[in-house]
Amino acid sequence: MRILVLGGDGYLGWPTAMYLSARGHDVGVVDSGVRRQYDHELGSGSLVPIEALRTRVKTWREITGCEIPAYTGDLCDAEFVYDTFRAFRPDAVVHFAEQRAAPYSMIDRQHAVYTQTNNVVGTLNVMYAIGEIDRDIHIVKLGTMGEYGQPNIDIEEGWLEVEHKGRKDRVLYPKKPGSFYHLSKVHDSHNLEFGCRIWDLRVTDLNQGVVYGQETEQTALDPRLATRLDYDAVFGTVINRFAIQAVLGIPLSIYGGGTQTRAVLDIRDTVECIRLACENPADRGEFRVFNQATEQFSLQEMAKTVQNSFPGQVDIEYVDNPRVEAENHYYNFTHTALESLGLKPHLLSDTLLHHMFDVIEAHRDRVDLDLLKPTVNWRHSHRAGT
Ligand code: NAD
Ligand code: USQ
Repeated sequence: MRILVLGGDGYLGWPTAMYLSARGHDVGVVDSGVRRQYDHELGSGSLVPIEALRTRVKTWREITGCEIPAYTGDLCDAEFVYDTFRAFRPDAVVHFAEQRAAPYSMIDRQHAVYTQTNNVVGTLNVMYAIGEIDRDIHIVKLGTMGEYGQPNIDIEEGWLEVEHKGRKDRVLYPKKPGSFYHLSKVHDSHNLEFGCRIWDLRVTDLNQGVVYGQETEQTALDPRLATRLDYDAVFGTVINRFAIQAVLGIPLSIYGGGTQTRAVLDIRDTVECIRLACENPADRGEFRVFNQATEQFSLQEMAKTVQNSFPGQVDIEYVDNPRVEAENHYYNFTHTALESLGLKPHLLSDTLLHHMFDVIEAHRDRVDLDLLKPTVNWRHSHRAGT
């Protein structure tokens, strides 16, 4: 298949592009490079050094003989999107290219507006380009488990059968997200479902959980193919941060009481889920939703797993929760669709954590400890001091 990976320079997009290429697909990547600009803005950076996109692509060609053409541009520029889709002629478009950090979206008004504009407008441009160029192109869109929030009933895969006053209907599962970033994904989901109804688009919305890990079979081939690993309190995600804190010998930072439960998955399962979604496309007019996560844990359980896996002393610290989020809540999500297509999940208990500790150890000198502390507070609508 011809598969265009939007956001192909990111944490997940780059390993996915290589994985699909290694599986024999003709892959192209699109990215504006804006993720690297957030690093400049925040004074942060990947713990593992990463190469420029052109070096990554060149290295992949040298090692495998496979081309991955790279298109540099912004999805909010509609002309760029149309030109790129016309030039590449994809069968599937995998859309990772959004601002993805909840804390970044909660810094202040400007960052909330930027996040929702970037994400919602980019997705609309993708939908319109496909609507006008070729409606058979399958959109594989990265959504998030956080769209659902923490409902007091089981989480289904996107849709819910309801009975109300004696009548029945199938409705989009109710959403109660916890940041302006997560809300942008809800807006995308609604726009995409509408696109399926009016233009018969084919869409798979992948409600992905929190990803952990840094290495895939392809990133491990050469240091120049490495993907990023974020540790700062804005872009670093919880299990990755816990692993880094363990190696640095500083306490694992549990926000609040730690009873919050999240759905998670290994980065090696992310790339496989994308392959499965692309190779088994949604039907014309179908808005298909998969819950792309394999296990659920409370934050306390995640911290304990990291503590038990690490070969040295690890302490845990409970810090005032900078976010507004439910604690002591019910959580039970369905995740059978991808497994029925053939996904064999990697589990956190027997994971690459040990190997991750080695990777982190090798680059521990690059950590700026100040960036580990949370500075964005959900209760403030502006930055401290402004
Ligand atoms: P990332 O920030 O590392 O990668 C996203 C890439 O998209 C970046 O390289 C960025 O430069 C690019 N991008 C952003 N806006 C763009 C635009 N308007 N035009 C062109 N390029 C643009 O993020 P990631 O962790 O790889 O996440 C990828 C996707 O998966 C996101 O949509 C995210 O919401 C979703 N997701 C991530 C996780 C996770 O734990 N990392 C979990 C669930 C869902
Ligand atoms: N948390 C801690 N300590 C930390 C960091 C986070 O306790 O040091 C807690 C948070 O309070 C939250 C949970 O861990 O309860 C998850 O936080 P996170 O930053 O790891 O993940 P989140 O903000 O939800 O966002 C990440 C990705 C996002 C993706 C989402 C999937 O950045 O792109 O959409 O995970 S999900 O959570 O399923 O919506």
